[in-house]
Amino acid sequence: MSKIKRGALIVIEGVDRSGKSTQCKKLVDTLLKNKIPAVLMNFPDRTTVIGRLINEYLTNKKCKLNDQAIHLLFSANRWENVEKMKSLLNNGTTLIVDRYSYSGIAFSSSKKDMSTEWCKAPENGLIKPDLVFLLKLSQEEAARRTGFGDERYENTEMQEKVSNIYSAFAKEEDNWQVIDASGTVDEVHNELFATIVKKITEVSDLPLQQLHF
Ligand code: 2DT
Ligand code: MG
Repeated sequence: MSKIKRGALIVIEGVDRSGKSTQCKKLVDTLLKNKIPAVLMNFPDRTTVIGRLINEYLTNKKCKLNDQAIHLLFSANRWENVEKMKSLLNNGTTLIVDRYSYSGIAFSSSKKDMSTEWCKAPENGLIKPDLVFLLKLSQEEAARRTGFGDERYENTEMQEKVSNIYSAFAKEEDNWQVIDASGTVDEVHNELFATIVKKITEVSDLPLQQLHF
């Protein structure tokens, strides 16, 4: 009997309003329509006990968790999902993940006195994505997609810092691919989908890898 082929771990990163959530949902729909098993995940996963603490921090600016503690909670929120992710991947399901460790590092290390090295440490050992897409908007398009929400971090200063860190990841990491997200939803979708289908075939016989910063 032939061994079950594993699914691929695909992550989408990008600043607010770059279209991450829209693209993630659409990708899962199209994969399923093509009979490719796929599941949508997003971090933070606000449904768990840890996720509810994170949600409180993001939505209530009076919430007094310090920068180190909230960083570790975001990381713990990924660790608490590791077994579930491994089991889905090893059973042949491709995971489309809206934000992952890179958002954790980018947002926390944008803060004062939070070193990148310290922020990376708790992410080591999590499952390494097979592919990370960075959805990148042109400046004109970013300006056109106006309107921040009310959550913590939803401001220009933070988004710019984070955007620069994403660009650095795209240069340094071997699993990153930059996508021009200024096109229509369908244009961006078609490009992402074609790349993912290739990646699924490419990794199906390879073991899962671990993040190692
Ligand atoms: P959403 O708007 O995507 O729900 O994210 N964040 C996210 C961190 O600071 N650390 C992390 O590890 C992750 C996954 C980014 C809510 C905010 O949480 C930030 C925006
Ligand atoms: Mg948000």
